[in-house]
Amino acid sequence: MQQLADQFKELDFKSETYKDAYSRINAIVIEGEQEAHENYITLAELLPESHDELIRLSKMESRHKKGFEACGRNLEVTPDLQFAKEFFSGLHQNFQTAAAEGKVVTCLLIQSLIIECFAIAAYNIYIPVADAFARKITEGVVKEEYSHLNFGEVWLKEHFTESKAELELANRQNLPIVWKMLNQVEGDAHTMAMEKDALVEDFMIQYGEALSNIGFTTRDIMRLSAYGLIA
Ligand code: Y39
Ligand code: FE
Ligand code: FE
Ligand code: FE
Repeated sequence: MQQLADQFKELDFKSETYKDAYSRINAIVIEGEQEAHENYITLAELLPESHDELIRLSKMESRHKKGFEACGRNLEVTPDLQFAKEFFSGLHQNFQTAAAEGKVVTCLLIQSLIIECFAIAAYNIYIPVADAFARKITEGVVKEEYSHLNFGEVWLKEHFTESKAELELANRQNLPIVWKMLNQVEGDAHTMAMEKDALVEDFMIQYGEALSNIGFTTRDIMRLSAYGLIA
């Protein structure tokens, strides 16, 4: 009943309540796109054979960032970038450490699987409840996020046997961080009419599909997904 009521409640995009929540969610998306831009440049250095394609993805990420900055300006919201930096610090640190050790499989799992699935879930849930300006931008962005996820899937599928152990460890280290991140923004997402249950469901569908495309069995996927619940 509450969900039905929320669904039909008019969102006031100009209210202080909405704008306050937007200052954090918009910042998370802007910071996420910036870090994704940097992560694909790092991946381009780690994977010389895919260098040009990864630079192309990194440029898409900076366009996404510009689009979401425009969404914030459109609602006259100042993004809380300090909050967003802290929000991403766990995944950011783990990506940096893996990159420094040349662990390309871990880097791909963090950016191209986990972060891209998180983005796809969030953008899919946001589109129907976004203001008209942000909806148009987000629709364009989410299409490209699928191509980023696809890059990771294809590379990891081609290197599945030798990557499997590293993927399992990286999943165990990073999936619980995603649940903590979701819990942190549950309230703000709710204010923007995005329900945590829907975010979790969409994320698990995208992530499970990705793991399946790479070569994991259903049994493996159940086991890998269960690590999220420990958070
Ligand atoms: O690859 C990408 O473009 C991903 C970096 C962008 C991250 C988006 C993170 C969205 C989380 C929003 C949480 C809202 C509930
Ligand atoms: Fe993006
Ligand atoms: Fe950094
Ligand atoms: Fe992306």
